[in-house]
Amino acid sequence: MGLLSSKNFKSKQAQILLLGLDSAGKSTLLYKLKLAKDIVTIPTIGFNVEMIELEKNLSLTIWDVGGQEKMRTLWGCYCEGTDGLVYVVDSTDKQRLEDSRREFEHILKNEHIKNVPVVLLANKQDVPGALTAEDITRMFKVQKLCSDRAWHVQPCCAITGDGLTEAFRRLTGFVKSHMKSRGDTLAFFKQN
Ligand SMILES: Nc1nc2c(ncn2[C@@H]2O[C@H](COP(=O)(O)OP(=O)(O)OP(=O)(O)O)[C@@H](O)[C@H]2O)c(=O)[nH]1
Ligand SMILES: [Mg+2]
Repeated sequence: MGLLSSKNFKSKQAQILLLGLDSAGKSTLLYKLKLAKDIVTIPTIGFNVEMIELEKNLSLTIWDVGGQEKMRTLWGCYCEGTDGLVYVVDSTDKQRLEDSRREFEHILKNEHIKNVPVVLLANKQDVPGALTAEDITRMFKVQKLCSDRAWHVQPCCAITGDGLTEAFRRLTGFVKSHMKSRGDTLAFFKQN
């Protein structure tokens, strides 16, 4: 069993899009959550998809899309039906921080994820000299870019799992509120 239970598949589904530049740590964190194991990843060509249940009445279907340059042009194709965005940043990759910020800004403009809640992960906090969550918040201008939605920036380490449960619990809270406000799960929430 992973850090989060994946037993009960009867609950409501939320679609979560997991994006970030190549090597940010998306697949590492996905399988840490799912399997509680450190796996050796290879660059994702296409996508991985896993279902994780964090709370008994909401299952997250997490779409981990490859972040290599040629893959980024396809990110927009995965946005439809998304209930929450997790954007992973390699906090040690200072050279590509602006590339990452630009891609983040670009994806937020996608019409399908308008108002969709965002959790930014400041990953690789185990590496000395990594930028902090506060640094990333400021450099990514998150407050400004995400003024139209719920957001949170979480420091984490995908290898140890530190910060991941907190991040996905926060996301779940946001996603529930977002789905409720959209009214598409009204009956479901009344029942639960
Ligand atoms: N030190 C450290 N290394 C990490 C961490 N998370 C991921 N890595 C390493 O970063 C490398 C890339 O990780 P992946 O999970 O494959 O990255 P990805 O974002 O899925 O990359 P693409 O599939 O190419 O988009 C691997 O060598 C991981 O072991 C972390 O928190 N700390
Ligand atoms: Mg990957």
